[in-house]
Amino acid sequence: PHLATLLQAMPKAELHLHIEGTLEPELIFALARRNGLGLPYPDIDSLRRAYAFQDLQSFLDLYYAGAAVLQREEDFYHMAMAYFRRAAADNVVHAEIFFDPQTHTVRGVEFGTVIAGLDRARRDARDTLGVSSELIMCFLRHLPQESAFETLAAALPYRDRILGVGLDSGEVGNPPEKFTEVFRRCRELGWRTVAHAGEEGPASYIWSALRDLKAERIDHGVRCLDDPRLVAHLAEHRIPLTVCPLSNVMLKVYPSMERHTLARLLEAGLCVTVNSDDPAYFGGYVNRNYLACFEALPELGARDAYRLARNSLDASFAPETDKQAWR
Ligand code: ES4
Ligand code: ZN
Repeated sequence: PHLATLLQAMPKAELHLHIEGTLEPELIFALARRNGLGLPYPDIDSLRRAYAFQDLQSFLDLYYAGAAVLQREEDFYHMAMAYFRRAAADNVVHAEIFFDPQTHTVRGVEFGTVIAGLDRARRDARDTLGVSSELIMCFLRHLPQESAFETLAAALPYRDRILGVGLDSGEVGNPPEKFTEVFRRCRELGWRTVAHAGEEGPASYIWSALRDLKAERIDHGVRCLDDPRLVAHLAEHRIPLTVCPLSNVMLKVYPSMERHTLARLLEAGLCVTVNSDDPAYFGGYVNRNYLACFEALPELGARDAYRLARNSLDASFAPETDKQAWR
């Protein structure tokens, strides 16, 4: 009970959050109606009941279908503001938010429409909720690098509103090195770099994200534990891992929260953070992720809670002056 209060009250950063994964079923239905779109589910409850995933791909199929209700600038604004209100309620002081432009541009939604809605929400969240935020554009790794280059070209007019680039979608069979050239170009533009690696894919994909993409943080990264040399490297260079515990259980990376390796990752001296990934699909926003871990893993205590929140602020790309104010 008092740990729950501490977990709630700690100022924290959210570093692994797909904005399209914050679309609650209620909002999917509201936006579908507003945009005159049909849905293959008769009501909100039947859509929610479909959230029983076998693996990453079975989730992605639903996630991309849900994102198809986003069409207008206001839709992106509304979705992001709803997230920022949840984040503020969880004492998130700073959020670095992923978005997937290719999911929208393939449907004929302009890049500028996506950015305009998200950027307006960012500014409103800062002014009305006191939550600072940044946008990280992700390339869909199941698509060819050529499509990532086209996305980069579409992003250039908005380059100042984007902090960095990431890599998401189906991991196995799409190793980081597939995107070496486009990430090189992004780094030349001054963008920060992160990549999903070692969620379902092997530890070698984490090495590739570091070596070929120069990723500054690893999203998920839990499979580093298969490679002791990699664990030592991540610890020595203090490369953060953005772990998403409820996601990992929902996508069967671990059979239950009791089997999650969060405590082992901390024990290994890694800069671990706790994040929500796709909270509308995985059963909760960031504080629920913290709470679920602390309920299931008896080896975690108040010092670990403090450490995890502190890591999230340290691992963020926020200016050092902001970090000092939050700590
Ligand atoms: C994702 Cl959990 C996860 N993994 C990879 N790509 C994603 N996109 C949205 N959620
Ligand atoms: Zn993710």
